[in-house]
Amino acid sequence: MEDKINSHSITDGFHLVVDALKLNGIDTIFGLAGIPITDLARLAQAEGLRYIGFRHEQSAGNAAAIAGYLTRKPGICLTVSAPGFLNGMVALANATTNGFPMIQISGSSDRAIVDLQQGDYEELDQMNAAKPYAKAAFRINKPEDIGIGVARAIHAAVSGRPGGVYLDLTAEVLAASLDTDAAARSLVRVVDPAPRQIPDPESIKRALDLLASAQRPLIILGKGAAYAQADDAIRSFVEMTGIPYLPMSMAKGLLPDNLKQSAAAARSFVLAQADVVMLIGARLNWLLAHGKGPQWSPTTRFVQLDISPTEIDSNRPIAAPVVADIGSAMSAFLAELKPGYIRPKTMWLDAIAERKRHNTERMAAQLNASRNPMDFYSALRAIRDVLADKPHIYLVNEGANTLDIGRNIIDMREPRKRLDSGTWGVMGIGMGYAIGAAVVSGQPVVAVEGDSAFGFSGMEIETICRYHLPIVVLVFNNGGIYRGDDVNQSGGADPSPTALMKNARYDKLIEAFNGTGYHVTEPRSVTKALTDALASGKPALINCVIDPTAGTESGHLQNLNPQTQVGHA
Ligand code: ADP
Ligand code: TPW
Ligand code: MG
Repeated sequence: MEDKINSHSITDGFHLVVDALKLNGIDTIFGLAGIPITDLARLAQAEGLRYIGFRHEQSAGNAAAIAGYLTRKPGICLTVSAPGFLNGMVALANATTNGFPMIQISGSSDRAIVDLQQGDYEELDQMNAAKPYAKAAFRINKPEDIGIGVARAIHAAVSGRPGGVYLDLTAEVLAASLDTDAAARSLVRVVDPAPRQIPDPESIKRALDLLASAQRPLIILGKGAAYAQADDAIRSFVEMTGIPYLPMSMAKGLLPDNLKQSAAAARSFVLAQADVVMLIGARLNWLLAHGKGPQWSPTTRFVQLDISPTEIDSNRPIAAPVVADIGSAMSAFLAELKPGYIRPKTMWLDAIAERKRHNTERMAAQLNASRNPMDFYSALRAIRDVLADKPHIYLVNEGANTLDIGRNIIDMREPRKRLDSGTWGVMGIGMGYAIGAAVVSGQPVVAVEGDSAFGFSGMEIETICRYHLPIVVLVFNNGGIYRGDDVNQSGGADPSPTALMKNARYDKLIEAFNGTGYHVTEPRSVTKALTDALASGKPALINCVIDPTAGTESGHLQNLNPQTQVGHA
């Protein structure tokens, strides 16, 4: 066409989305291409964003979520309509539950047809489907709203308690053209998307007074504290007060696990005995038995530091709430704290040290037992020892026994290096988290996976190989969910509901993609395979054969597993 519009004065929705993301410092997209977002992915890559293409949207979403957790910028997950959108939603919901900032951007079908339910290709009312699972959900219906829509999504994802935001882009908006001047004017550079929330000085004083009155104080660090990246201030406060601390799973390493002040090896003891507990970015949810029951004293009083006001009094009354961002609150605590004002009783510290010694000895017996075939302890001990002088390596961990025992055995010494099943205890985060962490950090990742857990995202080892990521996956192959020796109670030929393939060779899967596979049956070979794989810096999968009878049903969560009292099972 000779008289076509001068291409220099016209842009379109695709370009505007990329421009809006770039303007706000977003440099990576985790996605899966198809109608109507294929050209968006191509254009993003052409314009200098890193695009990581996955085999399933759930893993792309998990990668985006963990990227958000590690960087405090919303991780971006890009999907196609209806089924692609829904595949990503599990990750978006998981991000919201865990407080990770991410934005799922999905293309959507023709609004007029979708709303009249006339049967469009991949028809679904995506924005409304997303709402219950997202921190916020928006749809952009006009190309000139792309700038403001992206800005709203960023604010919603990272402000306050972070979470997953859904952003719906209609195919029509993506293809719509717009004058470049008007387009440029419509872009928005967000200012201060995660504003500090300064604590009320009264609340700081009240909290310090309560801690000073305690005989047996305890600090619990949660992943909100890890997310806040106020590492030095938190460490100074813990050291200045001398209060023993307990890290929640993903807060391990915020202070090194091997510090004398860590009470992790005396967890049950300190939870039951503490008279004042200070929660820093940790919720009193199921992971802390809601602060109730035999694990806790009914007279414990609480300090809770959280950015979300509605978290206060959620399960137990909070005597000293501090509603603020953790960085600001820790600075305020340090400014107000007089040396010597808070000092836990020596008897308390001695009792904890004694309990730690006792528990560590018991654990050592298990770690040192040489079992053949390997059990969880001996295999995890080998991994622990290889990682001991490599604290910069990220550790992803999911499964039941593999997760629960792994958390206890593998110490962390740097903040935000442990990434796991988190608040939902969800399976399927493994490869997505590993890829997200490797991509945003450039550091190696070791993923310790139950054989069932691995299956949820296992196909992403092709993604790992395609992008040459330094990820080593260890599959703890005990032939099943929890154990590999369960039987079909009908006596029939089908395997039991918890059984998986016996003698499966997961190591051969990665060889299909030119990665390195290892098959190991004893701890010494775990050590060698992991050492070699890490030294190579290349994708590897180590199939670790674990005694099928070693695990316990539900790992450490037996108390949450209802069991029939009638007939069979
Ligand atoms: P864990 O599972 O480690 O116990 P949770 O995810 O249950 O941790 O709790 C984290 C808490 O931290 C949430 O209640 C969240 O509101 C809070 N939080 C997240 N980021 C911040 C921050 N920057 N400042 C204060 N609180 C935060
Ligand atoms: C999305 C239920 C919890 S743990 C687990 C399942 C299926 C797997 C345990 O077996 P694995 O570990 O990984 O082999 P191990 O070492 O004990 O043998 N679907 C989702 N999330 C969860 N949590 C489940 C199912 C579950
Ligand atoms: Mg298993």
